[in-house]
Amino acid sequence: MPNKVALIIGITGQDGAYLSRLLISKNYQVHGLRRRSSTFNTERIDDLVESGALKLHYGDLTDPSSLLQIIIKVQPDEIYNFGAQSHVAVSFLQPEYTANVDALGTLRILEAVKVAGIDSRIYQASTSELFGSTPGPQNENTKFSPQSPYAIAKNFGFEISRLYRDAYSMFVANGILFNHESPIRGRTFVTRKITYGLASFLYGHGGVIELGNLDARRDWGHARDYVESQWLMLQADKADDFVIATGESRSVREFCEAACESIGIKFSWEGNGVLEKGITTEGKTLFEINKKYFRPLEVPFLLGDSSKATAVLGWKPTTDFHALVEEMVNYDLGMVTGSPKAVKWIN
Ligand code: NAP
Ligand code: G4F
Repeated sequence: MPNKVALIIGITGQDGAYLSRLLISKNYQVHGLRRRSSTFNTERIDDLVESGALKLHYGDLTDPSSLLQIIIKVQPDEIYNFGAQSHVAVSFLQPEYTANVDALGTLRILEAVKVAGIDSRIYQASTSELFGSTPGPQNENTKFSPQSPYAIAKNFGFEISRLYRDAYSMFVANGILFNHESPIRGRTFVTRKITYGLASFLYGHGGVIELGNLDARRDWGHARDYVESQWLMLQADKADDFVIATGESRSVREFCEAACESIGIKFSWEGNGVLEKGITTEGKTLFEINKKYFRPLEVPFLLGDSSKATAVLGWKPTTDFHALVEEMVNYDLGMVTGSPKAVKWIN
């Protein structure tokens, strides 16, 4: 049987880098859409490009003809749409751009596949941000209450995907993934900001780590586990929507504490509100609050229930909170000391 062909849109991001390796290990022929940038944006997949294990095509979610051309050329069996302006705080500053990429970009992919008349299975990267202010635990039946331009754009992406599935019998699966992190997570997301900041602090390269809301709670899992669920969704008998989560919710404050504990930094929280600080036993300020990291609206509490994915897809997470934190901190210690460690890509 010929190898399956996959097209990953958003291949240069965190999930694209993990999924590429998973699919290559399963003998897929992997193609990716990259957008033009004045700086290098393929760092996470350069080894795969250089070895010829995957092929990149220039395109952009804001450019429908590029999507159509790539889809016609590649004729993918499976399309994974990870492309997004994925930063929630930035979406308040660039709401229209976020909607263009995250909402209309999804529609453009669906239309391109429909117009091309290709029978591709499509994975849409939906998000736990859709639940917004609805209290957890959240599952596939929980009401959406999006609280940011990002989440509202993703809400459109979710609904238009469902519509194309129902109206045109296309195989389109929504993965409602809770936060997933890794050593290659972007450094503006809070987990990596903390682990990289701590490693820098420990070796004297970095100053105080400035944070926003310490009490927001997230269900943090590992990207390596979560990309397996994305692949499984496209192997299922029928297209459906699935929540993917660990079932454990922790605050940003707890993440700081676990990261420090994993490398033996002792500190305590002192003060209240915006004056709160994390002070080490040696009296150095490690964490500080900066109001600029607060959002106009916050999602206070995310806790996922992925029992449907376990029952239907046989998916379960393998990395718990402390193992995730430890892996990220260790990787960043290697980064700041100039001896980077190898990333473990596949379980
Ligand atoms: P990420 O690291 O931010 O990667 C986003 C990808 O989208 C990058 O490859 C980026 O390209 C690409 N992209 C941005 N704008 C684009 C455009 N106009 N046209 C084409 N591509 C564009 O995100 P991630 O963490 O891998 O997440 C993957 C997807 O899952 C995203 O859609 C995200 O919203 C969603 N999601 C993530 C999480 C999570 O916790 N990680 C949870 C739920 C859902 P550049 O490299 O050039 O910027
Ligand atoms: O790491 P974050 O920026 O992730 P957020 O907003 O939960 O979004 C991520 O997960 C979503 C899934 O639920 C994805 F859809 C989305 O694409 C992205 O991957 O922030 C996590 C929490 C927030 O409550 C934020 O207010 O951390 C809080 N936080 C506190 N200080 C901070 C900071 N967030 C960031 N980025 N930077 C801070 O200094």
